[in-house]
Amino acid sequence: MTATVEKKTFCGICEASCGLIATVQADRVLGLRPDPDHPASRGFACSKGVQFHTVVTDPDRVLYPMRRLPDGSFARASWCEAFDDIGARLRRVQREHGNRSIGVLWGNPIAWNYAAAVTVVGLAAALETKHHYASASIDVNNYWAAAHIMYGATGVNPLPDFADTHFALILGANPVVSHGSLVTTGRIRDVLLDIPARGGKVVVVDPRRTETAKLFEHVPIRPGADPWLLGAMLGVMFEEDLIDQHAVRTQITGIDGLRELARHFDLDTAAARTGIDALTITRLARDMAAAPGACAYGRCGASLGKFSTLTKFLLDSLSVVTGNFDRRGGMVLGDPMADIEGFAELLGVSGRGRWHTRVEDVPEVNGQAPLACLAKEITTPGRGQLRALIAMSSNVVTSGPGSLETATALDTLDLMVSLDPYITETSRHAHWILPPTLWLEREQMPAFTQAQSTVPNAQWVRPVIPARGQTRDDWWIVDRLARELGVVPSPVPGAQWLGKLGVRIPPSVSVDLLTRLGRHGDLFGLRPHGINRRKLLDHQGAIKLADHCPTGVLGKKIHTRDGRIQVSSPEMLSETRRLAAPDPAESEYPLRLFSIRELRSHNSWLHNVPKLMTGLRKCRAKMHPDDAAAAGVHDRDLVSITSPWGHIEVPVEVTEEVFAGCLGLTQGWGHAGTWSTAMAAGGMSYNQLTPTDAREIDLPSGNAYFNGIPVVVSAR
Ligand SMILES: Nc1nc2c(c(=O)[nH]1)N[C@H]1C(S)=C(S)[C@@H](COP(=O)(O)OP(=O)(O)OC[C@H]3O[C@@H](n4cnc5c(=O)[nH]c(N)nc54)[C@H](O)[C@@H]3O)O[C@H]1N2
Ligand SMILES: Nc1nc2c(c(=O)[nH]1)N[C@H]1C(S)=C(S)[C@@H](COP(=O)(O)OP(=O)(O)OC[C@H]3O[C@@H](n4cnc5c(=O)[nH]c(N)nc54)[C@H](O)[C@@H]3O)O[C@H]1N2
Ligand code: SF4
Ligand SMILES: [Mo]
Repeated sequence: MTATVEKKTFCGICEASCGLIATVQADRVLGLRPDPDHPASRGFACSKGVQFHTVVTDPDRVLYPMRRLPDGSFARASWCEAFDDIGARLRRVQREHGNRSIGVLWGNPIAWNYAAAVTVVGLAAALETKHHYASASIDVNNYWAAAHIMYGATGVNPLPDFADTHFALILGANPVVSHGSLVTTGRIRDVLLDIPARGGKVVVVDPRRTETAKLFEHVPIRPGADPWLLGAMLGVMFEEDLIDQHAVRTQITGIDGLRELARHFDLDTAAARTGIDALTITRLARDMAAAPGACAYGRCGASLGKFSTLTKFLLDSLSVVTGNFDRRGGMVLGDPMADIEGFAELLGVSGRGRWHTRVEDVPEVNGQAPLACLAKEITTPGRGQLRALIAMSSNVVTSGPGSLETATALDTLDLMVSLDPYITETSRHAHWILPPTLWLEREQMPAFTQAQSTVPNAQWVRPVIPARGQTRDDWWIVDRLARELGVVPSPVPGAQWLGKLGVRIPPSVSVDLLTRLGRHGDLFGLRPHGINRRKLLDHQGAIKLADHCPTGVLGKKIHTRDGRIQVSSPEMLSETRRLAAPDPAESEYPLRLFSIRELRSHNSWLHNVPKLMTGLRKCRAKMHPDDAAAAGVHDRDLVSITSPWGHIEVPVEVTEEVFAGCLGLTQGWGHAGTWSTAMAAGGMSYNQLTPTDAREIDLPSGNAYFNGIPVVVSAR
């Protein structure tokens, strides 16, 4: 029998990026367990991470290039056949319509796939296409827009310093289940529980009494009403002179403009809109201002509403005006092993509003167009119409707004290529599905999450096992497609010219260069203790770079002209005015819909793992008993949910867990394709109910609108 070996790696599923130890025998992973020595995750991993080897061996996994046949089924082909056919089709589109009618789309798993990220962004840049879509526009682009307004760059992501805080406002996040997002704090549940244990306070603002809310003070809120709460809290701070004058003198520009904006948030109106009484709003403002260190953190509940840039602007303003920015126990700035964001800023990849989309005139963010615009960019004729799409690790039909509209539009493309391990409700529309390696099978470094870890650390790992079947690394596939098009997938000036001389710099080399020249890098030997790719690959596990993020770095980390945080914004004032307009949908659609993430799901794609699907795992709505009585529906009934944009039918659970006037709905269900376990689970897509109309999404960022959707429920 072959001996077993242990290899350290990290989990590439969610932003916790937990350290793992794999037990490997020959080409197989026998088991995965948490790495107790990982400086951030410290011996924690969840059921998804430790089951991932079963995804690698999933019998439904796509292991060979697959060509779609006229009847919609797929047949195995060779890589040569795939590249010959795709290349010919791509070149036809290129010849007839130009590079700008070719698009790329990439989804959430790319955050752990640094080489693919660098290559696909490079391909979009090389094609100079505006058809560059990513899951950021159904997730975080409002955060980047707010950062652009306040800190002068889209890539600045202030992190809540939970480990040292005395007051944490958690707005629309459920870290006990999600394990943290836009912040990587290992063992986040324990770190949060330590806050009250040392005399501090955690307040969770959420329409549902979530797994996180149950552990702390829960303040229920009507979905979509968050800017009212935050604006009114700011109003109290100005009214009661709770503004930190030291911060005003040293860090802030435009405090008078912010005071002016806060006047629009009258306390009584805020109470009526949010469902939170004026006394509670006042108390929250006072508690936050009085705490020795306080942070205001929000995630999907805050970033998937209709006014999400304004929400994030107000949220960060609370930390800024109370003197909690760039300070221990407040909001801190990350200390990455490789400053990819800084480099993107330098290259001009980052930015906002430099151009607008063709059909609906929506501003770009970081060179990307919103996914809400995708379907109309495919179906609206004219110069620049999207005709060929290369989609990687994206299940946009389920995860993006307007599921049905997107699915129909994809079928009209001249060419769609999907890089995906499954035939899904999205990839089944592709002419070709190309099989990628999964994270246990490729070299990886946590490109995205290393920049947001509250315990700065570095890790770069070799593949744990060889690639199965004919799978190839995503970056390699994208590079091959770029070769078919005759371009070098890189945003670096001179790359196309070097390419003509036959020089292509692989992502492992370019990211290593950034690492070596960075704050912790070895400077090519000048700093002998510094890090580089080779050293990290040879090291077992992660290396701690510091105990916590540095403070007093504001001047170096933000990019505004005067080096100070801008809190006065005409754009945000205009959003505030728009917010105040009455909601026309109020009477016809009495409930406000919001999304529910589940512990053993990951967005739309871990429903094919049998061990994660045991128990009562299914798509369902959650409704308060009063609302159920008013609608005449009962626990476990199949109900109709109708929004102005669509209609679905799902079972309902009647529970006091949700705030009256709201309707929770699990997201990421309703599968099609050939992933059998996922399909057997049934359900319908949340996003059949959400809008693609550019007037309905967050205006400053083009981010999708998923939470706070007006709906009506009826018995079926
Ligand atoms: N209603 C509603 N909609 C939402 C949300 C919500 O809260 N409510 N949340 C939004 C958020 S925050 C996000 S991030 C998006 C996520 O939406 P997407 O970006 O579409 O991501 P997933 O749904 O996770 O789907 C990932 C796809 O990648 C494939 N995949 C997995 N690993 C790999 C790999 O290594 N290589 C390749 N090539 N493919 C891989 C999977 O099979 C799957 O098809 O959904 C958004 N949609
Ligand atoms: N287990 C698990 N972990 C995940 C994922 C997953 O699918 N499953 N997905 C990953 C991804 S891509 C992301 S982006 C993160 C997300 O990380 P989180 O944002 O922490 O996760 P969510 O569960 O979406 O939490 C959002 C919370 O906002 C609440 N909410 C909804 N609407 C509103 C609103 O209008 N206002 C307020 N105040 N609250 C509202 C919801 O009830 C929910 O509790 O999780 C990541 N981790
Ligand atoms: S918490 Fe996230 S990163 Fe950690 S093991 Fe679970 S899925 Fe993986
Ligand atoms: Mo996300």
